[in-house]
Amino acid sequence: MQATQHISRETILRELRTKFLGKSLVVLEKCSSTNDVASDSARHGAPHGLTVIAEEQTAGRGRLGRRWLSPKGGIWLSIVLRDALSIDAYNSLPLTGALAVARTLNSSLGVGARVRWPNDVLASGRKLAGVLVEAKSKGDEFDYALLGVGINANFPISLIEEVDQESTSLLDLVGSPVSREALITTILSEVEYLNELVSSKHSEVVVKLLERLECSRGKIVTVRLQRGEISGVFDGYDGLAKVRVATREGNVETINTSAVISAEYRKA
Ligand code: BT5
Repeated sequence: MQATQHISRETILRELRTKFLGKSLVVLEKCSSTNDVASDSARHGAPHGLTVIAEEQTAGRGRLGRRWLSPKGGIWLSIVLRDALSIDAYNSLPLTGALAVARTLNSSLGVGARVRWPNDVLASGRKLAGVLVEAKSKGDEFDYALLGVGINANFPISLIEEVDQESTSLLDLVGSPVSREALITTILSEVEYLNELVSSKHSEVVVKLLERLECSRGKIVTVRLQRGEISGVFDGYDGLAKVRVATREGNVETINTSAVISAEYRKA
């Protein structure tokens, strides 16, 4: 396995340019899932923006209980987001999280990352990163959300070859290890910037940024919802919270991203 330096908490704190995100920062050698650690801290009153990073996760998870393999060398982090987040910003989190990651990877490394609705980051048509959002409500009120980000960074994807979908890593794309601290500080700034835009009712700006980097349009997708399945051609975004899918029957269905259980794309 490729040797990789440990993530330096001091370097991240020194380089950080955010107002809240990452100001409270935990870097662990190993944990079950950074979402678990962040959730425990949030329950005990952790502030908005607390960020938990681990070198390695033993029980990393994706959506729908899927396993997320998290060897040393990756970027595995979770951010606690609470009162500073509007409901719109909360509903858009999987997408704004993926957009923040894609923008960072493109500006820092020029890897041509693209966002695939609802929560994937692809490069060269292969999955490079994923986002997992989990939330906790207090009675009727939203208490906090956890934005979990996993990026296959400084390890060859062959290390986790049991992954069942075409995937890739930054090491495979760039050819040498990347600075994870630099990527993490930029991702935190991007997440904060995009969430502020959405919370201040400027989500149309985020949609524009997204449209430059999105790669779902024109693809055939099957979306599973509580009310059943919808299959058709992904026809674009309707604001940040909704997408359109054109079905074979000639209808254009509008789907709320927050209602999506899963989305499967037909292989090209
Ligand atoms: C995701 O799930 O894409 C969300 C992944 C979020 C992981 C982060 S790491 C920090 C935080 N703590 C956690 O425990 N989780 C979050 P999903 O959409 O279900 O995608 C899973 C699919 O992605 C798999 O079935 C594989 O096909 C593919 N994949 C690509 N890279 C992978 C990797 N490193 N491990 C597992 N699956 C991977």
